[in-house]
Amino acid sequence: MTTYEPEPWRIKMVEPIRATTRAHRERAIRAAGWNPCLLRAEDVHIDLFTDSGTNAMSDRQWSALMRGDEAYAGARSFYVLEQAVREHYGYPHVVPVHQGRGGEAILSRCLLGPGTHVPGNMYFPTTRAHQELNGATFHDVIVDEAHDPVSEHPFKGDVDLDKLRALVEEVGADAIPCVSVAATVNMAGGQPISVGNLTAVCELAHAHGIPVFLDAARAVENAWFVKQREPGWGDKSVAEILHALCAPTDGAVVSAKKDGLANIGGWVGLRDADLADRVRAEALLYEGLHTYGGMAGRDMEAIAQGIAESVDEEHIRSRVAQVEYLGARLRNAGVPVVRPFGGHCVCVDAAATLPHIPRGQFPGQTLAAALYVVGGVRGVERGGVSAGRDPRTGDNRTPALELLRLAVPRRVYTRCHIDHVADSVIKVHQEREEITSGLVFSHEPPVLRFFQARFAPAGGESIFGRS
Ligand code: PLI
Repeated sequence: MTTYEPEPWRIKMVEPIRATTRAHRERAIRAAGWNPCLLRAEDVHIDLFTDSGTNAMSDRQWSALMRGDEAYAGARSFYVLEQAVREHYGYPHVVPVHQGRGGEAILSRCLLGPGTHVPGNMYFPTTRAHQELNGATFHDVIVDEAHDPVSEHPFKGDVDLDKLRALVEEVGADAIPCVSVAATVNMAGGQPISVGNLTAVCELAHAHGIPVFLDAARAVENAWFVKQREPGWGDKSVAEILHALCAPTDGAVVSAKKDGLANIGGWVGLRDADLADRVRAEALLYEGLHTYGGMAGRDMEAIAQGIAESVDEEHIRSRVAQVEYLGARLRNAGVPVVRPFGGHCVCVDAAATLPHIPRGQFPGQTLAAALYVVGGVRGVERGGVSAGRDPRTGDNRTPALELLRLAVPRRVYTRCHIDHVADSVIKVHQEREEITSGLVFSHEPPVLRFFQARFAPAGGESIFGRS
């Protein structure tokens, strides 16, 4: 059993949550078209839909809010954020955005165009959607192990350099405006990239004149894994490793709603002054002036304070340990989970849990709905629904990983809550034969369909044979 040391915080303010009956949840999930994303949050007992923007802020962050300077132009709070990013991530140019996808949209508009190609380590739905909207084709060049849920590879976020090299040869460096690398890799289950691999990716890309941009939303969690697993880094602080991860890259797009311990916000960090000017010009049109980017001054203060807290070793140790505790409970009970456990989430292998549900009936989505009905716990599908359709052929993509992701918000839930989650998942797993039907679309939105899709049970009234 993994250790579970006392959390390095105590609770100063509470928010009531309520348990509901199974009958209530069955009504709620039907009304939500069998998509947990469309539930009302008050109908959810333990919400592991995402770790994004769901963090509990510290007393210091709440007091930082009061220092927010709400000047339209040149607010003091912008310079506080800029300083925090420069200090901890090392990028000289900082452009605030309302959240990560705002930055993705802007960078994609600045760099990409029809006929271009973007290699990356697996994909994230919003990132790839903006790349495709701007005419680019995304290429997954992650190591093969990332697609294998049971592989114990310590850095499943690593790029396969041979795949990257082959792509450059195939389409030509001129057709690759950038490499897009994430730390950690969300869709693989929160898996880290090593400093050595990221540095090698940058060397290879730079040798062909291609810049590398990092999705650093969870780079602090990545840095923690580097400290634990990558030879030569054990004695370094997480703050030093974060610098080392960012150092070879040309910039970063960051959602501050993850590592940043904030409830909203993001930023783009860049080294190149000309590109920074172009990004600021786009931000002006789509986000807000370049010194607030769609955020209030108080949001920028909360993020700056959150960045400082995020690299605290006690914080990051405790955060990752809570995720690991959940993973260990599930693994010990025989639930098939993605190994090693990720930084922000535990992913249940839905294809292995529900082998009797065809992939075309979305086992991950079905398992998410079942977990909600059985335990009042909300997770999110990370499989065929999230992968969407190939924009060129219109065909459904079928990723190797068909998962139910349980993302743990930072500093929000206690061990009892996590135990309730584990007990609920174990119960669903033990009673998996009762899930007799998968789901089919009754409404399929054209982009990022997992957020707003509605479903119906493929085999009748319910996904459960006995109801
Ligand atoms: O939700 P945003 O727009 O602040 O950030 C988009 C985004 C970009 N990159 C990565 C790796 C993400 O995980 C991400 C958002 N993730 C969400 C919402 C999640 O539930 O994982």
